[in-house]
Amino acid sequence: MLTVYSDDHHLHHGRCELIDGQLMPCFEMPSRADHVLARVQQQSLGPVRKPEDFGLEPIRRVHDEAYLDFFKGAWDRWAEQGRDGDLLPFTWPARTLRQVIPKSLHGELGYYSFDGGAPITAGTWQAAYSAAQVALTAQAEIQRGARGAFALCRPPGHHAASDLMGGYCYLNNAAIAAQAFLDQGHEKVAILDVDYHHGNGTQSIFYGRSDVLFTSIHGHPEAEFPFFLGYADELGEGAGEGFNFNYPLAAGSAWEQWSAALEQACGEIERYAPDVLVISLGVDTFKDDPISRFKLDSPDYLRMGERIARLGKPTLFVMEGGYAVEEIGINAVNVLEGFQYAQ
Ligand code: Q9C
Ligand code: ZN
Repeated sequence: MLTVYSDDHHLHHGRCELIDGQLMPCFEMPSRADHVLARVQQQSLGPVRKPEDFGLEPIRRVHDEAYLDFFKGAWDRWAEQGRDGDLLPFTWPARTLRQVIPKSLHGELGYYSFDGGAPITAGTWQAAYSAAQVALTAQAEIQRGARGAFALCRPPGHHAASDLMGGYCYLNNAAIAAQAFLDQGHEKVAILDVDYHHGNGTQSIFYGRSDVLFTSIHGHPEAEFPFFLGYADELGEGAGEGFNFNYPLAAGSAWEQWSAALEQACGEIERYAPDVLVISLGVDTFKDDPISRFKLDSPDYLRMGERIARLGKPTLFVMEGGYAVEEIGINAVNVLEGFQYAQ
């Protein structure tokens, strides 16, 4: 299986995040992708290629134009103010406040984000842009007839909505790739999001549409980030009604509970009968993940890949979360190997 990877991810290295009332070094760090790449090479998964540049157009198909302009220019405005620390938002247009776009940098940043977990640094735009190109290049490989391809994206994308960054995410790599499949002639794309956190961005982008089925297995939002989306009663709206399925699980869930939810998601995907499948591949479901509370073990990821393979669809894997840095390579590549070697 082809892996697409860009060194540009190193350009994004946030300094710290606020978690449990403490400033901690960012969990979403460059060594994550380095470990996954090392494991891909160690296991001889297949060739590793740099991304092609498909430009901004396929990104614009998913993201709001003004949001992209803001994100692209935000660091230079910050630097003009003489700042060199990370740019982080601190005020959001929550209930009782107006959805207006202020003129100041911090006002706009609050408008275009939903949490304080996505720092903008000098290289964040370039890293996120390249990650989107990584996803599009792996998508093109599937389009050319490959059975599977791996987009080793960093920063991740599934929390990013059309005009919102947050949860370590800026551009929604999986959604951009899914939209590219549709724009290149496919009629139905299914997304299966296996990251520990609900893919609120991806869900919101396709919520009113029937050409993309969104399914997600995640920590229950009553107790877990992103808290305000990902409940089981969110089934889509308008033309999208019946094309969104969430499987929130309790803290402590292990393979037994997790795989039961996977069976249900696979049932919906089979009923939908998509042309292609996109996996938002987060491995923060791992038992030793420092910010998550599921109990999957490394061999479980092989089973996960095997079950996905049994869906029998051309499958694009897009890297999302996973913060147990030492094991992230083993776990992510186990999914790919389980898929690759399944009958
Ligand atoms: N510091 C992904 O796995 N946690 N994102 C709190 C504020 C956010 C996880 C953020 C967790 C986001 C792609
Ligand atoms: Zn996650």
